Amino acid sequence: MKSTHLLAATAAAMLCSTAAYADSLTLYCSADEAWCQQIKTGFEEKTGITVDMTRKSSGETYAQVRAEASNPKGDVWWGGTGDPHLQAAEEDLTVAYESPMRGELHDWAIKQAEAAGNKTIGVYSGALGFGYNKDLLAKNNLPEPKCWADLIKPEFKGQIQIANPNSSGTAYTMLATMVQLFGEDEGFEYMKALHKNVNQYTKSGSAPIKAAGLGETTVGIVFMHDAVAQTAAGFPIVTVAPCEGTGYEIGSMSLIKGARNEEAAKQFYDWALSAEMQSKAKDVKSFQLPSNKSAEVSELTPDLSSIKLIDYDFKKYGSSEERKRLLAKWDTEVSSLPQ
Ligand code: S7P
Repeated sequence: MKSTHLLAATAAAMLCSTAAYADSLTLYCSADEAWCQQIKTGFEEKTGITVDMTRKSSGETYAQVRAEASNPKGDVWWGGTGDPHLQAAEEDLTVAYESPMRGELHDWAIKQAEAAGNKTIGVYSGALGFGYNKDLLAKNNLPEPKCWADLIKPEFKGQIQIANPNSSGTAYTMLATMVQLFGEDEGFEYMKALHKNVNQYTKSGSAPIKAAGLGETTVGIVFMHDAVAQTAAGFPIVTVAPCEGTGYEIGSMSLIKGARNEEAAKQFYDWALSAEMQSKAKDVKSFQLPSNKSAEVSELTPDLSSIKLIDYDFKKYGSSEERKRLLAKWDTEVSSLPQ
């Protein structure tokens, strides 16, 4: 008799918890705060599902998903650079899903999915570059920087900001780009020389250009769309596509393994690949290139076909081994150096 009661109570508790989860979703968001807020509200309005959203940088979110692997708290991880999403896929922290929306996407978004056994997918793309505050540049009597090589010149000492590649996907993209553009030895020499000119390593990837907009640093190394957003917000920022060529990101999305709200997570995933959802990014000054072919593209979105892009090896630089190795090398050989 007692065990019957216990079984009934357990079943009721399970039903209650399923019901509680059915109308909620825990979203880990790694893009700009304003875009994350827009997405949270947009999905809530569309579906009536309550979204508990946390915004963290790409590397930080990866670390959180990994730390929570034995008791996952998040359902879906949206946005942020693709490399840590690929690493999470390889480490079995995320699950495969083939959305019915795939046919609407650009090839590069599907290629990203295929590189990870469909455990991730591309949601946007954007090129790495830098931006500078033209008023500060003039005030400091500095020449217009056009190339990566300009940023390591002695006159830029203390004038440059970039994020820490351990927390930031943007800064990891920079590190992996230098290695691919110049070769590993020269790429690390470049990062060491740049270190001498860096006034601060921030946690978030877009913080350096926001600081440049406010006149706190002259140059910010960021994705070009983040620099464009500051100009659009009225700050005196000029965006640069470096003359030597540059890397780029495929901002990605993944379903977290062991998600408590799997159905809501899949609903979010399908919606996040729609033209309707992606077309709204420009309203919050997010000027990445959308992965849905029919999504509206802002006229301010940097035209990737006019930028000299490297053939970024996402599979290699998103692999667990390579990402860990490069970050450890940056910690010991670059960030520990005196400035
Ligand atoms: O939202 C702009 C953006 O540049 O931020 C993402 C970025 O990885 C998140 O910031 P962290 O660099 O701090 O990780 C990019 O994916 C996105 O384009």
